[in-house]
Amino acid sequence: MKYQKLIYALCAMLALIVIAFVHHPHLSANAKDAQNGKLIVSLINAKNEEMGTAKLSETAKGVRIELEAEGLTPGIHAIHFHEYGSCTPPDFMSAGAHFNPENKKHGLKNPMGPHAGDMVNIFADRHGHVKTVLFNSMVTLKEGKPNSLRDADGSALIIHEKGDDQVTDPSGNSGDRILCGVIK
Ligand SMILES: [Cu+2]
Repeated sequence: MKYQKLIYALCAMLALIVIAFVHHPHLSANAKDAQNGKLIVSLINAKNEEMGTAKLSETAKGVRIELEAEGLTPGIHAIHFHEYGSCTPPDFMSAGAHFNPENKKHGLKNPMGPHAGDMVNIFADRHGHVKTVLFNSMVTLKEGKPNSLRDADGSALIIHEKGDDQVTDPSGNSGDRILCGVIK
């Protein structure tokens, strides 16, 4: 009897260890989380430090972006998808212009827009922390489809120094590129 209980306890412990390993989130850039189909994008700053993550998933309403980041200045910040999957610090110019496969003008409020990569501003609290969920119905994660973020050269998710005025071409007067994450 005693041994049986001991064996049961050992089995339970083993099972817990296995579950812990399976559920361990993959935090590396571009890792596809097998558990829930989310694409985990690591956001780095000018010093190449990871300051947050964006978990991207495909939904019926477009791409869902579950964003959490820190180290921002409090207040509003622009967030866009940019055209290349390249984040070279410190200025992240390697990511190119906005993701704009339909050749439109910039801004959600621009009559000749928007770029497919345009999105509403995000807000960092007084600690510089942001935790929010965004949707972009103009893009997809499906490879080979029009407006796919995962096209041949990938794309990048960028958070800017300032808010986006949603009308000034080409980037809404949103200032420097502060955080960048590669999407491939
Ligand atoms: Cu941008």
